[in-house]
Amino acid sequence: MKKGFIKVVACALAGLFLLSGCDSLPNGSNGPHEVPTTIKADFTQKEKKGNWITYGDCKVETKDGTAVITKRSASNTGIAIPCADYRGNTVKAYVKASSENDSMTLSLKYEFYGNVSYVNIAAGQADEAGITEITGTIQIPDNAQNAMIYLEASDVRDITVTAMEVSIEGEFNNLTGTPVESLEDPTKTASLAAAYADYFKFGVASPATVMTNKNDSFRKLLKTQFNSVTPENELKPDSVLDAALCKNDPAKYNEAPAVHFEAAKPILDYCKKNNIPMRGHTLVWYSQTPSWFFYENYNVNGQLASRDLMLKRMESYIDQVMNWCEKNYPGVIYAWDVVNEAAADDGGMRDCYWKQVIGDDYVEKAFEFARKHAPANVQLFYNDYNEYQTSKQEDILKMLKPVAAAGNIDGMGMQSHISSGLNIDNYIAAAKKYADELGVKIHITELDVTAPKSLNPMYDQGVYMQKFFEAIIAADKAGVPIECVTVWGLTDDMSWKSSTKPLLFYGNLSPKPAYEGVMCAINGGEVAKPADYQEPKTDSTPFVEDYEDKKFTGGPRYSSVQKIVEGGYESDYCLMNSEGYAEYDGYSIDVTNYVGHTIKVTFAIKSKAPTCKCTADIDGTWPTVAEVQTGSDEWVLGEGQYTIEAGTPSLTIYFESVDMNPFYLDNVKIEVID
Ligand code: 9MR
Repeated sequence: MKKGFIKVVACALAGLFLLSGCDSLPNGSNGPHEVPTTIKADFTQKEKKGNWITYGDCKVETKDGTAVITKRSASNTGIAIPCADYRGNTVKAYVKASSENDSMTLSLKYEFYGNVSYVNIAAGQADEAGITEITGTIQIPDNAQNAMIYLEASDVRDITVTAMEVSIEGEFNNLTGTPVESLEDPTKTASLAAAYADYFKFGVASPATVMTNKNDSFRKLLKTQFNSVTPENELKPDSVLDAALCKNDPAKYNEAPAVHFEAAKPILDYCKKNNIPMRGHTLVWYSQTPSWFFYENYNVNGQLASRDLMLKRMESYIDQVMNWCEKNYPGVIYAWDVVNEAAADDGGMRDCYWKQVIGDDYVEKAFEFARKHAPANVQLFYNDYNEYQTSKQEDILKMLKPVAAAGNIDGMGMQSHISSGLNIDNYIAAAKKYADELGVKIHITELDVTAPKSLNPMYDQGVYMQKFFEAIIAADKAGVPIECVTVWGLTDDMSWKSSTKPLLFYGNLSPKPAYEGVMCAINGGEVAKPADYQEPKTDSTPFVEDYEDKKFTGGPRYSSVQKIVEGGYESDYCLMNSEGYAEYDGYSIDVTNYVGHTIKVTFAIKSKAPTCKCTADIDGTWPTVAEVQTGSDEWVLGEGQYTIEAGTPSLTIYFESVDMNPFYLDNVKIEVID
């Protein structure tokens, strides 16, 4: 009886929701229901029945309780576990698989009113026996529809999956009966592009689903706010290279790879029709470029192509892509990211297929071909992240100086995936240096700003945005040729880093304080404090955690996981930091209340990683507060000091290990000493 009643109410609600303009029934509109807290793929069963599905264009056969994935047409094809009922929860994903791919990744895919988002959860490499085990956690947004977690790999070699599961971390937040949030009218919000018309284009990255979506609200937001568009994935080599044609007739396509533009057409059509110029992204990149492209006969089981052959393929690809776009969409693409992310994170040039097959001059060659074939008025850009960091900037400048000397580059794309700890003066100095030393224009190409872990994260992010844009405007006025600022996504929920809420609009399309900050930078005024604004703590009481009460107040940096475990330093319990996507996914503590003071940090730590560190999260420099030699898996004591400059809006420090080994932390004390 009771169950039936709940169902009727829920259907009525769903009906109302439909009347209010929703296209599709939101997840769980048939009322809350019980949900298992673990979904385990059962490979003795067929698709769906066994809780798994084939993801993308590939073949999956089950054999002896495993899933054997063959004929993978792209690196993102494999197996997925649908977990739509887990929206609004932190989930843990696990896979055990074997394959000859260089690495494999667990990723999350979800939709929101027809727009698709992808988020990488964790990656792993095979052990000596060829087995890869990957575990990672991820927060699935409350409004995520049709969420699924899938396994992908760095290339298209076969994969055998022996185990895969997704489970709820902590208490289950049951949103199965809750409709997703309805959308706000995006046309009421004043236009960023119009406000900044005297300075630079205001662009946005968008997936083509915005254009193909039955719901036009996202298009309305785009058209109201922005006057430059970057396709988020659709013009990348793995979308453009035609795997089927190349592989079926490798002789025919040997030097001139087959290309197609099915993925990009909706977005090109939209930009042409609406007169919105596009940044083409991207021609030559180590990532999202299938490995078969670099092999003789497009066959990964054979030999790598020769330098000569690869240069021919590179030239042909660049020529075909630029000129197909120009012929079919004349004048739409005004700039191309010719080469993306060629500098390594740890210095020098990134090791990748392009470099291995062609050599260090592949960047020069790409720009030479691009200049030779570029339609008139199309500007050629290099694009990279962490581009404002001094050492990486030096590497990039060294790489690009010959390109600039040959007259083959017009602009530097500063991706600008930043956080509100980034020193704005350093950032502007980096922009000026690129412009001065290379004689090029600047595009800020992928701006997103991780919200701080503070008491008022959205407000603080807004205040930072205001300062950031004030500095850009001032630089522009002072002659730094900043001609376009593009944000990397329309809304927080559509961001590749959705859990860090890095963009200007909420998932429901309403403007955030971050948007307000951008507007205040040009119009004057200040970001309004929210009604629930909390005064930042200014007390300098020491921060002490010994985990004996099994509690901790810090949190994960990116996707790491913290747990209280037994076996502390001369005590019962300690904190374990594990998983995550990278070694710097550590344990983060907000120390904003100590701004203006010198702090002393003491702690006990143990790990199999050779070194562990305590680091301040001032983006762009990440100064070390304390460093200890671990590796023996015995407890080691660490100590360090750090002065937090007055005026710093917020600051976290974090503990990390130099490799992916877990670390154990105990007796953390942070105290003001000056
Ligand atoms: O936002 C893009 C995301 O949807 C893709 O899954 C991801 C795959 O690498 O690429 C993202 O965009 C990247 C951009 O093309 C280059 N700079 C870094 C961006 C964020 O990863």
